[in-house]
Order: sequence, then C-alpha cells, then structure tokens
Amino acid sequence: MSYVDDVLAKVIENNPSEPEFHQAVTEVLETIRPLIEENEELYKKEAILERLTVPERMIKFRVPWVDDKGQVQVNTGIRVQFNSAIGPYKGGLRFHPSVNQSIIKFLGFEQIFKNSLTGLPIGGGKGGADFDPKGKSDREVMAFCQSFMTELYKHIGADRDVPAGDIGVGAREIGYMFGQYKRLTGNYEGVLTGKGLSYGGSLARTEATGYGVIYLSAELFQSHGMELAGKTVCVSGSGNVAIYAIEKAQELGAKVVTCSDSNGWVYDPEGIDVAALKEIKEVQRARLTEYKKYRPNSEYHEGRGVWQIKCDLACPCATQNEVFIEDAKQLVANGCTALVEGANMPTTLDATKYLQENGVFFVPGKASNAGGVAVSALEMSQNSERLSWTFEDVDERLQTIMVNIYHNMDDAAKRYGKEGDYVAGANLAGFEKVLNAMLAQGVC
Ligand code: NDP
Ligand code: 2IT
Repeated sequence: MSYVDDVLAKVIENNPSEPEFHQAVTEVLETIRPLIEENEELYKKEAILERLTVPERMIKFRVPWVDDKGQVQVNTGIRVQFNSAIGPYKGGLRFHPSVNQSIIKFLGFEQIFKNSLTGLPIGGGKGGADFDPKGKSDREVMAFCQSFMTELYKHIGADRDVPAGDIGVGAREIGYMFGQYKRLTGNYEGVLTGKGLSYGGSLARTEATGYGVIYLSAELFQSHGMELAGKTVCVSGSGNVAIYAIEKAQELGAKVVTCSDSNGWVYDPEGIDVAALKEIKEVQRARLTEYKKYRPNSEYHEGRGVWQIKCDLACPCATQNEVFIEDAKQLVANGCTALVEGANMPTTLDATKYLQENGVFFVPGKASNAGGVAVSALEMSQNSERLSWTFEDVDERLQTIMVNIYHNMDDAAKRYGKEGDYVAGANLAGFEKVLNAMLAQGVC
C-alpha cells in the first residue's frame, strides 16, 4: 500500500461516523499524491500526513443558556485547532442545528489549505455549535453567545486562535462574543474578525467572501479568453456569501437569476434585486417567500432546484454537499462553462469528477471563497497596527489576493502535470507551504 493510501485508510478507521471529514481528507490526499511520491520515504518517516490529518487540539464543551421562557437549554460547542504551522489558528464559527464533530473537522481541515493559499500567515481552525439562531430573540442569541464565549475564551487570543463568522454567525453574534471576551479577559484585542466597524472591524470584510468568489471567477474567464460581463449566473444560498457574490457579479455586468434558502429557491429572469434580498435577509431575517412581494415577475419554488436553470457560471454559496451528480449532469447538459464554489465543499466528489471530465472549469471553495478569511487576516493586521484602511485599499488587496490564488493554483496544477485540474492545483499549492513549515519546525 502506498503511504497516501495507508494514511487514508487509517483516517477512515480512526474517525468513524465522520463522512464529511472523510470526504475532505480523501479529496486532499488523493490530489497531493504526486508531491508526496517525490519524497515518500522522508514524509513517511516524518509522519507528515498523520500529523496533517490529526488536529493539534480539539475542544468540546457544554453551552448552557436560559431561553425567554426561563427554560435552561444546553448545546454543544466545538473548536478544532487543526494546524498552526504557518500562523495562529484562523477560521469561522458555525451555529446551525446540523453542526457536529465531522462537519467542524472537515471545515477546519479545509481551512489549513485555504489559509495557506491566501499567502497570509494564518493556520487552520474552525468551530461552532448545534445552536439554531433561527426564530430566537436577540436576548436569547446574546445569552447563547455569552455562554459560548465563557468557555471558548480560555483557548483563543489575538496571537493564538482568531475565530470569525460562518453559517449562522454574522455581525450580531460576533459583537456579543467580543463583548463577553473583553469582559472576561480585560483585553481589548483582535481576538475575533468580522467585527463591527465601530470596534475594530475592517471595511469590506462583510463583502469579502462573495466579492472574492466573483473576482476569481472573472480572472478564470479572462484567462480562458472569455468575459464575465453578459453571462448568466446561478447562485444558491441567500446569506452573507451569496448576497455579495450576486452584488459583485451584477456590478461586473453578469446577470444572476437564482438564489435559495433552506426552504426554497427563487428564479428571477430579470436578475436578482440585491437591495430587496438584503432587506429580506439582513434586515428582516425573513424567508425567501417574501421576495415575490418585491419582484412580482419572479418565481418562488419550494425545495431545491437552482441547478436546473441554464447558466454559464454556477456558484453554490449555501452549504456542504448541495450539488449532486444529477445536478452536475444538468449543468453540463445546459452548457455551463464553470462552477466556482462559494460555500465550503458544496459539490460531492462524484459531481466534481463529472464536471471536470465533461469540460466544466471547476474551482474548489478553498481557493474561491478564500477572500473572506484573507480580509479577516487584513483585519488582524489593522488591529495590530491600530489603524483602519479605506474600503478601496482593502478591496484592492482582496482583488490582488484572488488573482494570485487563481494563478498559483493554475501554476501548481501545471507543474504537477494536471493542467486545468484546479482541485489538485489548490491542494498542491496550499499544501507546499504548510509542508515546508512543518518540516522546518521539527516534530511538533
Ligand atoms: P449564512 O448563514 O449567512 O447563509 C447561509 C445560507 O445558506 C442561507 O441562505 C441558508 O438558508 C443556506 N443554508 C445553510 N444551511 C443550509 C442547509 N443545510 N440546506 C440548505 N440551505 C442552507 O452563511 P454564509 O453565507 O456565511 O455561509 C455560506 C457558505 O459559505 C458556508 O458553506 C460557509 O462555510 C461558506 N463560507 C463562508 C464565509 C464567510 O465569510 N461567511 C467564508 C468562506 C466560506 P437558511 O437561512 O434557510 O438556513
Ligand atoms: O470558511 C471560511 O473561510 C470562513 N467562514 C471565514 C473564516 C474567517 O476567519 O474569516
């Protein structure tokens, strides 16, 4: 058995009932194989892959809080500190009822390579809780966030581990957690990113992930002699990533015709009205059923169906495993040019393979959604120097980072004889830097 196969088998055996974690590790290890095989003896002796796939640390804790009826509720919080070879742990917190160890480990593992791809000094981490913010009052959300931080604060810090948002965690939640951290430690420091602008947040962080997805998509199209302007785009999701991907795509002259939430999806053939979407999702925190009130000519459908609509660019921006093999077949049949992931691992492994084998450019989330964490790292820099940069400055740096990610991923794929395989390119380019740092730091 090769070293890669051996470690892959061990990961599956040692982490039972963690299908998302298996999926993420399989994709990475399979594609970094050519790099490992260049010096298999050394990497095996150094147990590089075992160290890469076992988190440095994982913290699991009880989060008790009191709801509006006076009832005590208990949730489970997790923080996985996966790899600190190139910088302090960095990665979001997800609050969603589906959160479990497998999901947080897959996200933390992906974050190692994503953060490396940004070119900035940040290691990989992720966390969250099985708490559902939907339908909760602001007071309940605050009570939960304060209790969550009352345990988490022991393990994080501006030079140690810097959490941020993800599904279910936006500016409101970050604010409550920052307040509690400050109260517990007495330190006013850049311990979280995605903060409000009045207390250390960075301009353009809210927009960064979605904008970054589109900056990378534009570079992909341009590098293949095409223009994003005039193209039709299908987006799924209607949260932070989806909203700003839609906004930037339309700003660059493309037309986005879909979005979705966990209940249903919208088809708006004239192009999604971003102002209406922001009002519904960011202000009212309501469901997409409301969208028709703003746009009578649009359609609302229950269930899933975004990928049936003909498009040139598909951007899944909701959650993991939301593009299946049947969707991939439909996208190919409809003549789709590219699928650029906004969410983390939204495409299943067989759907990815089908798209790649049928000539669709496929960009994995760890490359295309890295703009969020990249601007988080820029927020850390601003906090360290106690200065705030302008929107234009941050946005320009974001564009440069996304263009560089595209070319680094493209070059790495070519260097290893896998031209056009951006999954391999992203994993190889991300891993190279982490590998060098791990080797240099000895057994740790
Ligand atoms: P939000 O909570 O702002 O929005 C999530 C969106 O996805 C909502 O529309 C939500 O619908 C939908 N969704 C979530 N879970 C499911 C599900 N199980 N089934 C169907 N729809 C679902 O999260 P973000 O926009 O921040 O995150 C979206 C994706 O992007 C995630 O994969 C996240 O990990 C990734 N990401 C986020 C970054 C960031 O900076 N925020 C950075 C990089 C990646 P509903 O409201 O009905 O639940
Ligand atoms: O998946 C991700 O990269 C994020 N949720 C953002 C992480 C961050 O630290 O900004």
